[in-house]
Amino acid sequence: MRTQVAIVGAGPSGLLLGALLHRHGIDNVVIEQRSPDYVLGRIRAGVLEQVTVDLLHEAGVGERLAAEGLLDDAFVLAFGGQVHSIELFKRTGKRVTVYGQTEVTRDLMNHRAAAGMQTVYEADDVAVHGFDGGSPHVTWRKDGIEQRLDCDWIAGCDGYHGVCRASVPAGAIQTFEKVYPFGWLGILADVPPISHEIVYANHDRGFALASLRSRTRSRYYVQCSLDDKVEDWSDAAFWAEFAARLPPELAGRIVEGPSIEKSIAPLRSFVAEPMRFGRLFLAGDASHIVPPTGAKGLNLAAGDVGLLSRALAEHYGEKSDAALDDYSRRALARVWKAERFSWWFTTMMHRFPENGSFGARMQIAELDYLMSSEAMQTVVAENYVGLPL
Ligand code: RFL
Ligand code: PHB
Repeated sequence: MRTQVAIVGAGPSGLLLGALLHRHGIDNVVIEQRSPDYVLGRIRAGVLEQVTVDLLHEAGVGERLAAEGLLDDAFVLAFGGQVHSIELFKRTGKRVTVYGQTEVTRDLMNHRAAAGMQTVYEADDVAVHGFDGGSPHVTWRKDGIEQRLDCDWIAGCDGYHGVCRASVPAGAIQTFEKVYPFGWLGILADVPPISHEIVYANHDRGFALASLRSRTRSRYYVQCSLDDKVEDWSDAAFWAEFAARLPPELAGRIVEGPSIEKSIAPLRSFVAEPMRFGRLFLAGDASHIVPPTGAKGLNLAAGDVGLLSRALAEHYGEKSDAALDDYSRRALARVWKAERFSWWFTTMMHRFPENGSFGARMQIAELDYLMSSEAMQTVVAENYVGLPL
C-alpha cells in the first residue's frame, strides 16, 4: 500500500489533518489502534476557538457545528462567594463556541467515510520506520495479518501515549514537563446547565468548573486528589461537592441527575521539541499537553494541523519546502504561549496543598486585581479566545 501522508491516530488532530489534506488533493490514510466507538466514547474538550471553527469549515465539516454550536460572548469567574464576568466579545471582537470534541470527531469520521478516505481502525502494534531516511513507512497488524504502508511523510497524531514520539531517538528530542498535584473528576449528565457561559470557580475546598454540551446536557468538574478513584465518588457525593464550591446564586441553579459518564483526569503541562524529525511530524497531544483549565488542548491540536496541512499543500503544489521547514518553530511559538496561559490559569484557580493559606490569599488578591484591571481582563480574554495561527 502507498499514500502521500500516513497519519497515525484518529483523534481530532489526525482526522482534521486528513480532511484538510483531502481538500488540497493530498492522499492520506489514517491508522488508529482503537475502534471508532472507543474513540467516540472518550469525553473530553468542549470549547472551540474561532481558529478551530474556521479550520473545521475549511475542512468541509462545519455544517452541524454552525447549526448546533453555542456561541459564548463571555465566561464567568467565581470566587469569594461572588460571580464575575470576563467579556470576550467586548474585549477582543471574538467569541468561543461550545461544541463537544465527541461531536467534532463524529463529524470528521462521517466526512471521511463519505469522501471515501481510507481509515484503518483496530490496528495492532503500529510502528513507524525510516523517517530519518528516504523510505518512511508504517507497519501494523490487522486481524493477525502484517500490513505495510509506504508514504512520503508520517504525521504523528497519536496523542500523549502514542508510538510516534516514543520512536524518536532520545538524543534528538527535548521534553519539558510539569505534573500538578491533583486531578479533575468530571461528570456528564442530561440536566440543563447552570449557565450557558463556562464557569471557573476558585474555592477553599478546591476548583470547580461548570461547562455544557448542549442546552440539556451538562459537563461539570471538581478538583480531586490523585489518590481518588472514580468508584469512590457516588453521584450524590459529586453533586454535594460541586454545589459546595459554587457561590449560592449559581449553586441554586443546579439540577441534579444521574451521571452518564464519570472519569478522573490527571493534570499535566508537557512540551516536546522539536515537532519534526526528518519525514515525521508530531501534532496535537503527541507533542504537547496542557492542563484543561484554559480549554486549549484541542485548539492547539487544530492549530498544529492547520499549519501542517498548509505546509504540505505548499510542498506538493508550489514545490516549496519553506513552510515545512518552519512548521516546528511556528507551531511551538503558539504552543508555548498556550502552555503559559493554561499553567497560569491553573495556578490561579486550584488549591495547592503545599502553598497553604498564604497561597490561597495570593490567588484571591490576583483575582481581585484582575477584576479591577481592564488591561488584565483584556489579556485574559485575548488568550482565552485563542491567539492567531
Ligand atoms: P487524542 O485525542 O489523544 O487522539 C490520539 C489518537 O491516537 C490513537 N493512538 C494510536 N493510534 C495508532 N497507533 C498507536 N500506537 C496509537 N496510540 C494512540 C488514540 O487511540 C487516539 O484515538 O489526541 P489529539 O488528536 O492530538 O487531540 C487532542 C485532544 O484530544 C486534547 O488536547 C483535548 O481533549 C484536551 N482537552 C480540552 N481541549 C480543549 O481544547 N478544550 C477543552 O475544553 C478541553 N477539555 C481536554 C478537556 C482533555 C481532557 N482529558 C480527559 C485529557 C477536558 C479533559 C477532561
Ligand atoms: C469542557 O466542557 O469539558 C471544558 C470546558 C472548559 C475547560 C475545560 C473543559 O476549560
